[in-house]
Amino acid sequence: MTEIVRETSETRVSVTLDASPTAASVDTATTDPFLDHMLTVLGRYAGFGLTVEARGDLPHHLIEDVAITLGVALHDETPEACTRYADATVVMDEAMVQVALDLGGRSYYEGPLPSSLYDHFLRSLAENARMTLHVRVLRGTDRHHVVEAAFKALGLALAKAVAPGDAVFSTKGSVKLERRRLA
Ligand SMILES: [Mn+2]
Repeated sequence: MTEIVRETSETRVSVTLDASPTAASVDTATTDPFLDHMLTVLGRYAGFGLTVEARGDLPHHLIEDVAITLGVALHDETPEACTRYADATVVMDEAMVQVALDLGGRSYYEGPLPSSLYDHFLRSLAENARMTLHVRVLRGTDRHHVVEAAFKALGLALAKAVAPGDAVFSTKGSVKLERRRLA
């Protein structure tokens, strides 16, 4: 279980995340009903214990800062011995969205979603979770359905990726990095 509190002059976000298999309960209060809806979908489909409390000055700041805080929590909750790679495809009426991800420490996002706010959410989440995240919208005309199908697929893929496993995290062996500040 990880708790992260992030506060700026624009937003205050508190996230509690438990990615262990028995956690499964979600509670969100972000002042934004659609953001609450998407976080609930993500948490439920992932089987996470997830609590998010947030407030902010503008929807853009709120959504981005929730994504950053959740990403940091997800990174901290990722077990070292996990399945690492996963994908899922979800349909919701006319919408079909495929998500593929890697929790191996490489921050990368490939979208887009047809919503600049939620495309940005996924980019910020991937960067802060140090996750490679690809989202492909295969079909869909209703943006609510497309975004919701993406969050469902992300949740299902995360459930598989954090599950216990013995993924090979690198063929490089350990990375030795020496850092010195000179003068
Ligand atoms: Mn909905």
